[in-house]
Amino acid sequence: MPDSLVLVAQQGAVRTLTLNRPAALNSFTAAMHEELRAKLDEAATDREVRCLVLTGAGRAFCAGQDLADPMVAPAREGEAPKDLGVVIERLYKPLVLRLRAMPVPVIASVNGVAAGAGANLALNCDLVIAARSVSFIQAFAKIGLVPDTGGTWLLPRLVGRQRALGLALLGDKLAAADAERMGLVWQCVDDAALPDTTQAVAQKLAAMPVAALAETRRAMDRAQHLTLEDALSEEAQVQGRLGQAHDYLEGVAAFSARRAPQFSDR
Ligand code: T3D
Repeated sequence: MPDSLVLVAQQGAVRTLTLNRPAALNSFTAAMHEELRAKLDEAATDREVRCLVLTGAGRAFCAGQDLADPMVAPAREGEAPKDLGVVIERLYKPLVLRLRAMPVPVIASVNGVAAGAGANLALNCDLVIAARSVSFIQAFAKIGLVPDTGGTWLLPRLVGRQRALGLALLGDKLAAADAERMGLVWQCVDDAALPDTTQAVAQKLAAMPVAALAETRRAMDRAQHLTLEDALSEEAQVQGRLGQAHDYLEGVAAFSARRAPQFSDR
């Protein structure tokens, strides 16, 4: 039985998925894509899961696309050229859309280098917690590509056009502490503290009204395309829905009774 390419662990209501191709710095093959998507689907439908953590095995988070995979290796003389767009449409686009539509908060626990699609995979998560020794690399320019996995959409929104272009055009290593200063990363912590910090944040989120947290992500993403007036209407609509849900009633009842709330909506 070959090793699983994505390891699954559960601690309370927190599901951790670990990319597991450490010899190739957890770079993506088609098989790892398929396995990750299947495990994200499972986590999305399992009501026992209230927060998801993504991390990597060994010394990397993820080095992006596996450049040795025949699916993307440049065509040799006489071969038809590869259409990388097909790979993006088939694998990377559904992965990003799956991740951003998760019904629970998602944390990237960046344990090692995050390069190319691996960096942008992390940035697509709701919170990025990074070990101090790691770096983020928009490696695409070095091999003649543009930032993908949502990089062109995310980077200017996260750090502004100038910094986004600086990162993407130069492809230099960005240290975790600088990524935190720029707002690419929620928290940069000492390496030894990463697992415990991640778990503490994840457990805290898991105990919160996660349906409202997922709606917060969705509403913020949607508001990027809206006028203020339309965003206000959107907020009214979502609040209208959430205001009738169990978690709101429970939250207010718990507040009034001065007891801890028991949230359960997903
Ligand atoms: O192609 C398409 O479908 C379009 C989609 C593109 C999405 C993308 O992600 S494009 C960007 C792809 N990623 C990269 O360009 C990053 C390549 N890797 C690196 O630049 C470096 O490995 C790192 C900076 C990430 C780490 O450097 P370092 O010195 O710590 O490690 P290393 O020695 O370079 O790598 C260790 C091993 O991992 C090595 O294998 P070996 O020699 O021990 O057998 C290396 O070949 C392998 N490895 C690292 N990255 C990849 C990889 N193997 C395949 N693909 C990789 N991306």
